[in-house]
Amino acid sequence: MSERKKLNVGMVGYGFMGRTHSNAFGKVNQFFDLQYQPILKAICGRNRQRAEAFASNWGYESFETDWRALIDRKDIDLIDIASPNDTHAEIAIAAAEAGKMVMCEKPLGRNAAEAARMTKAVEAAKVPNMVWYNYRRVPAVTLAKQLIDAGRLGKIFHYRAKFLQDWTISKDLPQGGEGLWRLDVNVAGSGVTGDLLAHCIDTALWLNGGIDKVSAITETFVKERKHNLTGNVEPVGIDDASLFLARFENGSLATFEATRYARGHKALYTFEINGEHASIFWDLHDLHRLQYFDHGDEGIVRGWRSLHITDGDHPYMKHWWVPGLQIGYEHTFIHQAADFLDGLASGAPASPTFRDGLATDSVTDAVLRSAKTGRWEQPARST
Ligand code: SOE
Repeated sequence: MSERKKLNVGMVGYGFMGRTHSNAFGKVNQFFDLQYQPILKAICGRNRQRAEAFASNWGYESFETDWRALIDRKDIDLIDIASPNDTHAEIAIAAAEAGKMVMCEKPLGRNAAEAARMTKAVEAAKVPNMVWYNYRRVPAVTLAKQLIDAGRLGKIFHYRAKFLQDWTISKDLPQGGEGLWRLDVNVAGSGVTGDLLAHCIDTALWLNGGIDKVSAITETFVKERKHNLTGNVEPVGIDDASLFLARFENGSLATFEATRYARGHKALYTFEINGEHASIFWDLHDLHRLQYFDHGDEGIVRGWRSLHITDGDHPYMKHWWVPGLQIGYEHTFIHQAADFLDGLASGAPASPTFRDGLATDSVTDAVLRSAKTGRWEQPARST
């Protein structure tokens, strides 16, 4: 193939997400035939030793300890934000204003107001942008989208999603600081609503269209925790559990649930969609399978089929091994990087863009509002 165009990546954040994104950029050209080639140019994190060690482990050419210096660099084309939520807006806006492409880990902002400012900045600067909602790119989930778009389910009646974890049950777990910033409302913006429900909402908006209104309840089971940064016991501002009913614009009815208090569940993201002709069910713990029921099947053999999504004609799978062999979590990020780079080449931007991320944040805002007011709330329409 002709020589690839180099795309110099400056990554902010060397935690869990810094690793998933770096892995994706590092592998994408080996498996996808793309016009662009991401170059791991610089990693940025506040701790010099860790930034240096991360650079050497993941193959970055250099490192920075201040994201402003990273954005100032002329040799960086794309800023990828994989740092905690309270840093997203400031970095993304500065990067866009400097004319850099911007990718951002989910959720886009701590709330829709932040996400709106970020969206405005990338759109004003006309720079390519994307939010890392990786679960769209599980091949089974992408197949669900294809089945729905092909009309196989017919009219959709129900959407049912949940994301269950159990890692914050202990009241001795502190809040704040590295690894535990998700419990600190000032950093995270919200609890499971922005962290876990946001995934469910992003997938749902993609598969089933816009949400008209929501009615929610949330709970904070542990009301005070020691704060790692101050050393004091402080009120907990995040939601530990968040449940809501929704009506979609297409008339379908939905339930959503996310919690970090479902003992025994580590990352159980599931959704089920019931349509007039067929239903589908997907489960992150069994991510290479899509459960599919088609009422059009002959009666005597009609039943739920467990589709093994490993064939070459399944989404993304021809890029991997041979039929029957599975891929996993990290591949969803590689798929997302591939689609982003493909969008650059074709000029048709891959989703979810910042505008799509804003739509999700508008729903999470409505959920949190409804939990406070006790009323049905409508997500703000983004303009
Ligand atoms: C929280 O534990 C978390 O890591 C989320 O922040 C991720 O977005 C989710 O994919 C897995 O769980």
